[in-house]
Amino acid sequence: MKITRIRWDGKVTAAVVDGDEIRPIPNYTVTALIERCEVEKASLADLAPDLASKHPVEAEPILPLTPREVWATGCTYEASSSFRDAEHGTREGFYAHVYRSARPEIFFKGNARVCVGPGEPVGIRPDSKFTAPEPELAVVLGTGGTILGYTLANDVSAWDIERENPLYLPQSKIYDRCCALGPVIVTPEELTDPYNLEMTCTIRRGRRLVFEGRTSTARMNRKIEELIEYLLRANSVPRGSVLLTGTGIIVPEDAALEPGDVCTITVPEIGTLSNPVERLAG
Ligand code: DO4
Ligand code: MG
Repeated sequence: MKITRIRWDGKVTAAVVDGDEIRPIPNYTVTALIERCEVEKASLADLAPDLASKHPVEAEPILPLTPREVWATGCTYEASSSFRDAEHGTREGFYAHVYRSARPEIFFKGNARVCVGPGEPVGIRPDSKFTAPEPELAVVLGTGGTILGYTLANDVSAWDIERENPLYLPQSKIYDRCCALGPVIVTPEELTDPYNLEMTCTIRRGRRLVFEGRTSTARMNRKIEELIEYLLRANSVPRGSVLLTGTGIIVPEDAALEPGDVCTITVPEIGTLSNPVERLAG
């Protein structure tokens, strides 16, 4: 079962996506749907089809929910930790240590304010010259860290600011339009193996392909449950929050994002998350 939000009948409404068909769930937001599922101890896959209208409508998926909190994990793929150790001028093994350690890297990415949906511009900070997409599998969390579904995320990051000093990480990671999510939330009944997903990422500049990369979630060095367990140790994360599971695709500096680029992330089981890029006003 795939769930998203659409603009329909003058409102933003939850919807069920079935192939090319989108059926609205009238009078429900995705957050309200999640709340009702928890009250009735039902899964999204059980409840959503019953509440959805029988008739498909013409609409496009937008940001699939307004997350109360967005958290992210890092150095979960060797590609991310070795790149950061090699390129960021930090102490040798600083990031590899996290890759190997029991305790994962977890950081706050923001809330709905910094999130954009499919087709909406992601941002480059005015003071960054090397901003890169970080294509990631993300999970939508219920109360107590249950996995309600999977979506795609772009953990857009100002790598030059992060490289200057690790203490600048929050400025690399958290700013307006720094996180794209979507296009849909796929429930665990449909996406049964999150550790075997092929992911691709492209950056297009006009007609030119300036970057193409791929990975598989099989390369992730963590179990998602383990990341959630660490997150929840000291944070009562509210239902409808999102956790990003780290990037396995690294973009070289000569393909740094520029205004007007289009960044596209695809996992066939989830869909395609495509966003134009714009520089934020100073
Ligand atoms: O500390 C750096 C951030 C790592 C990250 O966001 C990732 O690996 O995805
Ligand atoms: Mg990341």
